[in-house]
Amino acid sequence: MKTKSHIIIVSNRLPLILKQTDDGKIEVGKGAGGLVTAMAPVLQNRNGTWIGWPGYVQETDIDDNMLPALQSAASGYSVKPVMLNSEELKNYYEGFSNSIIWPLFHDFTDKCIFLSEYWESYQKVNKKFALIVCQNADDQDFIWVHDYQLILVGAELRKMHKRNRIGFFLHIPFPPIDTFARCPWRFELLSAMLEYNLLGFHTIQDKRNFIGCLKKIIQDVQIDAKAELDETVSEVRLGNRVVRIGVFPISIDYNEFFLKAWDSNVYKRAKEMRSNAPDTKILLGVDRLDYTKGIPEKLKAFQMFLTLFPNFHKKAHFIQLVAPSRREITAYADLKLKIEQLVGEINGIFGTDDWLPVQYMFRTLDRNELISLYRTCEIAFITPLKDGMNLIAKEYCACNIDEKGVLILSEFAGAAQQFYQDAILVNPHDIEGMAKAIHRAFNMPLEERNQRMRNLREIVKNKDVFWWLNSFLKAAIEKDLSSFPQADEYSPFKPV
Ligand code: GDG
Repeated sequence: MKTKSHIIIVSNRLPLILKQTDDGKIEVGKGAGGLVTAMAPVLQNRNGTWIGWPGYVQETDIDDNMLPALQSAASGYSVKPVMLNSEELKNYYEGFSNSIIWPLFHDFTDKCIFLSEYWESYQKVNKKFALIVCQNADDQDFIWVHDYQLILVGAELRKMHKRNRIGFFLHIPFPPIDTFARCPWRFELLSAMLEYNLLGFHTIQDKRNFIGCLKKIIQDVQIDAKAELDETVSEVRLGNRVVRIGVFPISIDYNEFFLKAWDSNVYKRAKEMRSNAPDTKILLGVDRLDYTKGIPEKLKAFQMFLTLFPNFHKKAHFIQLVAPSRREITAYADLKLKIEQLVGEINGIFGTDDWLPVQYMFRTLDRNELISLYRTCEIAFITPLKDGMNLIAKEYCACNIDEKGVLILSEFAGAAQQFYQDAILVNPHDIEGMAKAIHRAFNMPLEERNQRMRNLREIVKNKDVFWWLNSFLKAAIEKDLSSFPQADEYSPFKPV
């Protein structure tokens, strides 16, 4: 009898939250993101495994004490930790991943620190992940690698003679050739991506950029004539190797947010928040602390809005929540100071005894509190300078059950490719344009708001995270990739 193939998910972080208590004990809790919610049933159904870093540094590779706790937190599937030591955290994670690929792929080339020790460590850690995958994967298993920290895992697995179907999903944008070409390891990264059977991107633009880079950097690659034109899955051939490339815009668990938005505690909390700011309209920003999210530009736009439209003084309030992230990297610490300075400046110039224009929170809120905020605020102001997708925009719409809210969205967020008709799209570099967009949103007639929000919610509902997951798995598994080379035929690409 043929046994069911398993699914193996590989991501930098495990879907578990680890906390150290005051007495030094480590507590393990479940992760709460949409990816975890979507993956959990698939992993349980396919007796799957999730491989990743548990989020704390340890100098040795094995942590047997931690395993039972980790395993018990992940009900119905296996968890295999990959431990990182302090050198790896510095060079692989903070270095190559977050000081090279993250800024490069978001078009912040001035923030890239191209150090060869980062590249060495990135290769070493990707190999370490691949080894754990190798130890846990049977031949029939489908391996799904996630995101920019682990681009080389597929290629490392091929070197270990693994012939499994392997998929890769990139959660961040893929840059155009002029940007990507600056990377000293451009050939190695791109050719490693061609070791996967399926590559998934958020948008057609990302797919197009990837194909543009292939054409320039990898010789002899044959690409479907229509590949750059549409979102359907295309094929790239290199010798006897076939790589499928598709567009799969990630999403959220719509029902979870929708149902929580109806929760009576959320309703009470939203009412309380509203009563704290009577007779004002509230603008909401929620972002991880990151220079890609355009937080200073947004604050400047709000300042310009207050300058251009003084009749909104005491009538508009901006709540900006910033979730702490990557503060050990200098660029992030500098950004935090810049945000605090701008908030102080705006409140200093415009604030009065009874009106604080900007309420700034630097912390991570509990999920229900976040949903209450989504329900409270009339406008979501989401203006990243560059973003793979942006799930906050989708969460705001899912929670907007009275369909009266307005979404102001950057044209450089992946979500804009789905929401362009019904969100107010803005260029986050155009401060005055954003100020006018806030004005337009505050003045939008109810009927128009209803219509736009209904359309936005329909998109999120129809293409939720389960749709995303199924589309990717279908594209990965439906076709028999018989032309894929056997292990002994494997030969790595040579730089051109
Ligand atoms: C990457 C890509 C892509 C935020 N603050 C709080 C909180 N959050 C949660 C939100 C949302 C998530 O964090 C942020 O997701 P984003 O998509 O906006 O951004 P990234 O973290 O940069 O994610 C991005 C994503 O991957 C998926 O592929 O969309 O483009 O950069 O889910 O709810 N959650 C809670 N409290 C907070 O204070 N509970």
